[in-house]
Amino acid sequence: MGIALDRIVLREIRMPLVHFFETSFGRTAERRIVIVEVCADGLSGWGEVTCGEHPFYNEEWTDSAWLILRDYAVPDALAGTSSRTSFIRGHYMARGGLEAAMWDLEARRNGVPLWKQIGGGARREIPCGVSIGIQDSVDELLTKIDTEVEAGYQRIKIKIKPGWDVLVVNQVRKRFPQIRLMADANSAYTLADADHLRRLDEFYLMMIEQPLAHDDIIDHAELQAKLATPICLDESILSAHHAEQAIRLRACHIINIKLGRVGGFAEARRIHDAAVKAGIPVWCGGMLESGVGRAHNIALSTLPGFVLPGDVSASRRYWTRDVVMPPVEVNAAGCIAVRDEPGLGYEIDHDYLESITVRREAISR
Ligand code: OSB
Ligand code: MG
Repeated sequence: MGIALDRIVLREIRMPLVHFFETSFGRTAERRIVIVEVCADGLSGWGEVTCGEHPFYNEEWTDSAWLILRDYAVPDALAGTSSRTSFIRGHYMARGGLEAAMWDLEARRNGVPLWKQIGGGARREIPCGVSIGIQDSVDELLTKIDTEVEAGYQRIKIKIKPGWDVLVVNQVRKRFPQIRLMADANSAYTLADADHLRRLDEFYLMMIEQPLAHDDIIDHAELQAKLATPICLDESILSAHHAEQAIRLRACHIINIKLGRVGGFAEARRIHDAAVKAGIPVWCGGMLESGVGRAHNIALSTLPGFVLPGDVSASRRYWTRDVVMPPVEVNAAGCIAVRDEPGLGYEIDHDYLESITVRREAISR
């Protein structure tokens, strides 16, 4: 991408979630999201930084991303003509927000949809699943699953942690014997829990996501050898190199690709290609994104290897009002239709974006 940028605008927006979202590492009720706008020749490209509000899923959080962008990535992008930020160690989500914005800008300059710009287009509809957080009671969880199954979603992911796992999955399975079901532990277990985790095998889950440490591959390989349930890696895969190592060690049978976690479309594609080559299915993970990040995830999900339903779901599950128009919608078959407008395919709701912006910094060349 050889675009000379005129200006980059960083915005932090606040968006209250319709319902709190709880994982093994904590509960979120309001998102603080950094939105990146890259400007050249009167056009804007849009990106979203997908990190959380605290350094609990990975090392990044809203404020670290702001500083990495403001002090390192943005000045470099304005000085040069490339979206490469590989001189920065780590901080993939901050860098990924800028990288994705550059792809959107490039697509708009070429007058093509983002999915075409990234080399996707293998499908016109994205199969969708939902991720349901830990609830205050199993009854509330069952009610939520019922709602999502009725809405048409193709698979249900529930979050698990020690004390909210085998017994909960057992009750979900009793009530919903037919659904495509999976569980995400967000690194809440160790290899010492292998026998306990093996009890999940009887519930024929599609996969168990990231049971062990966020930075581990080898223990996952040992655990996978003991489980019938396929392991899917999320936190552990930050690069194509990691993906290749995990595949070689048989640490997982499935990979969740998150655009932010791996630093943007270029690396996401490399991971995708490595997985396809090895016969490993991938799916697109989510980070409670606003419509901007959601639109990027839809484009990514049109690459051929994204054969499993992702955590890409309708705006209304998260927001009373989204920052894009129209909001992202899911049809009764549990799919999102891919749009053909240049770039993201969704329009930015500038008035609403402005109204929820709590800080803004415009940096010019
Ligand atoms: O591990 O997939 C995860 C949300 C925040 C942090 C980590 C994860 C998640 C989700 C949400 O599962 C997926 C979504 O955006 O719907
Ligand atoms: Mg996960």
